[in-house]
Amino acid sequence: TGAPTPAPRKNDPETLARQIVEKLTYSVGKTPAEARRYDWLEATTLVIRDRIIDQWMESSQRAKTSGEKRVCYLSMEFLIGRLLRDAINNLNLTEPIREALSRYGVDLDLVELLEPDAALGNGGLGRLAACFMESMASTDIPGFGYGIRYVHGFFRQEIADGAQVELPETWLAHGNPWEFERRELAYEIGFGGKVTTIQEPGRPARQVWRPAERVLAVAYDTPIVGWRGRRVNTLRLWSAQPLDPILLDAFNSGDHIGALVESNKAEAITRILYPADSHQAGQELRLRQEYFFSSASLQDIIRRHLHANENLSNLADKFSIQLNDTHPAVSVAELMRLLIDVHGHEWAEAWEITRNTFSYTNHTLLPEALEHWPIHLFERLLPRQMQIIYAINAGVIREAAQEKGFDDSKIAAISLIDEGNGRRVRMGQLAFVGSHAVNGVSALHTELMKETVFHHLHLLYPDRIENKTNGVTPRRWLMQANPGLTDLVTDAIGPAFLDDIEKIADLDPLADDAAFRERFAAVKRRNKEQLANLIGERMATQVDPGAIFDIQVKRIHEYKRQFLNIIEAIALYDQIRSHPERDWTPRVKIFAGKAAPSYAQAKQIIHLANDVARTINSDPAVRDLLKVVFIPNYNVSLAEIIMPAADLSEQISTAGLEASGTGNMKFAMNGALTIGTLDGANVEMLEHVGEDNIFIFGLTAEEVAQRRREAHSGRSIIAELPLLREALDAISSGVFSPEDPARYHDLVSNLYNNDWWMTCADFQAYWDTQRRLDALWQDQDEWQAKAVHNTARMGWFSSDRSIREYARDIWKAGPDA
Ligand code: 26Y
Repeated sequence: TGAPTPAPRKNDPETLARQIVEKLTYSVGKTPAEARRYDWLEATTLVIRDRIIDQWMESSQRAKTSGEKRVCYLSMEFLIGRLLRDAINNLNLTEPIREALSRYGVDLDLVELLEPDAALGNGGLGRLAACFMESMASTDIPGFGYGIRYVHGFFRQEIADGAQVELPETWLAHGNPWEFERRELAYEIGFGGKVTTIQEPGRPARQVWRPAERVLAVAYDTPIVGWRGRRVNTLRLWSAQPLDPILLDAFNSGDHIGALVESNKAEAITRILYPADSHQAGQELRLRQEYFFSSASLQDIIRRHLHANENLSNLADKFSIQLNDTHPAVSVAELMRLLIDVHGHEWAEAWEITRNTFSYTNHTLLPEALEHWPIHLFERLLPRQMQIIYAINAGVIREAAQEKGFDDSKIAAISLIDEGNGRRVRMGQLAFVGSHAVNGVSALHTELMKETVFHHLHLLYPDRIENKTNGVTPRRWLMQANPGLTDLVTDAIGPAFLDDIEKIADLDPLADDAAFRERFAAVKRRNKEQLANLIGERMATQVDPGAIFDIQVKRIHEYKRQFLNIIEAIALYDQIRSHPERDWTPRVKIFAGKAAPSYAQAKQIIHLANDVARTINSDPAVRDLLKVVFIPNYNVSLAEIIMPAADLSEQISTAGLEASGTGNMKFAMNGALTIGTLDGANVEMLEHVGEDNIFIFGLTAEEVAQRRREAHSGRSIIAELPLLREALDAISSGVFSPEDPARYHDLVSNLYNNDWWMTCADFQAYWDTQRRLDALWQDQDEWQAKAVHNTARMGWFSSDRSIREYARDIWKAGPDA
């Protein structure tokens, strides 16, 4: 092309300092003397952004002209957190930028803290999407993220009198320098209305959908920089806007509020993130969000395809679309509609293209988190898509009956329509049949998918389900979060692991080197001091960095069993008080996480953690032997401080319930030992780190299923375990809630009558394993050796490895395709 290439930018502190001051002057409008820290953030971001844009244009151009296959990752959630440190690190500018700012007496670390944390997601699934975006850019895959630009991300959590309070989050309040609005990229999205059949002489009948409502989807692009800046991919988020900003007739006739009703209704679609994860959220607005971003993304993909291709017949050769859970599953019906109604393809060909283009990742087996929409709602909002779903269903059922001889009960199991439940559309079934590949997120979870939710669909399509174990990006979760450890490892084995994280295995022999272990422990100690300072400042609780930092951070859910952890803390408290003479190992139990606002049990668990913390921390009898801390408002930025500071990582879900977990990987990578069940990716972590270096306890998934079939309850177990009984008695008699002694009656009586989550069943094994860990802590050489093995053996859990597997087996895209 004839455009002049900009001169390569210089990266010395001199040049960077000059450019930052230039931005400060001409873009922010401040002199260095007047500038506040926030102004320096803005100026620094703009300097980094310029460098990214050069690479971004280059990458986009390359993907366009090479004709290589592009990967679109459709996700309702992208939990990306802060971007500045990520970008600076991936461009290798950390030291020169630090130096440039220090010339003006400005501390880069403090500046970075002012960036808002983009929380466009709930938890694991959203954070996985963010790690995958970074890894696609780092492994040179032309990846495109598609999602929703929520005005309000995940709520801010405060704790008031021990209970969770939800407050609105406002990440866009000061503008967002990372995003670029693309006004020219806007698509119409319809809702409601009618479908009519048009029969023209000599031509096949056509269906025409005339929506009753229409809104605009406008694109906002954010660049995602890969490691060493080699590739910059795009995260495209859709914002809903009205076609007409105001109804002038209404306004002129005096109805000033009514004139804005349409506009408000449109904007409501992308106003707020639903704060429910593995807990039901079946509301109309959510279905509108799902269809809104699915349709906009597909229209955009089709436009991009037709830019370089004559028609859509070869769509699947040029684009792969990954559905991140069922949230975008309506895409299957929508692509069929676009292919048939808009682009004139025949049904059979459209179905072939659709299936070859889509693939689907399942993240949960929990019945309450499986999406199924009432037919009447679906039909009212998306009448044409409903027709298409019926037609898809008819085809699948025909195939099952004719080719596999499925009987009625098997047909009912695979049907896209759940007839038993007030008639609902099953989104998992839709995503499954509309995809050529379906994957689970850990080996165990994938096997359970085959046996449970998708048992019959797996019989019908036995080659479709495969496993893709999750991973996390080592750039954010090791290099940026833990610079001390990164420097130490670099010093010990050289920098090769920065480009290929599996080379961190070279560290393994150093577990036997006493001098190295000491340095490793010293890094951990500094990270713990940093977390202790944060806890001191935010919560006015003093914790001793010499104690075991025992940490459970994740969404609050019964199946994740924060309750089990709290009961163990109470039992330990009880024992310390009864036997003050024993040689107790000091522990700090740290919790953080948010509960879905409508999930009463989860909120009770938060309340209990805070009540227990209040009681134990103010009891002089336990001195510094036990502290309990609940840190409010867990988010990505807080996780970056917590992960490197853990000695012990709690991964204690009821076996068979946690699809994978990714926090487990972040902790172990940073040298924490894991106490965990044989659940999700813990099983594979055991294989990689070896049984001497991980602490596994409790029932297996199979044993859990067995006990549930036997209608197991906790009563007899509690009767036999005095430690457990006394802890539960303390809770239910109001020891921790004297102002409201009955507060936890329900929580405790559920254990007696049902114990659905095997809290009682696993208690003794959990307690025993914790005491083994207490003893191990007394032998610091042993503990630190195991910690080194964990860091050295976690390379496989990089999201680079996950992404390479997706690219090779599912997408057939990327440098090795
Ligand atoms: C339908 C709605 C209520 C809903 C919204 C969000 C349902 C589920 C979710 C999110 C689920 C989620 O985050 N799942 C987690 O995905 C991680 C990444 O694969 C797993 O590591 C983790 O085990 C799983 O719980």
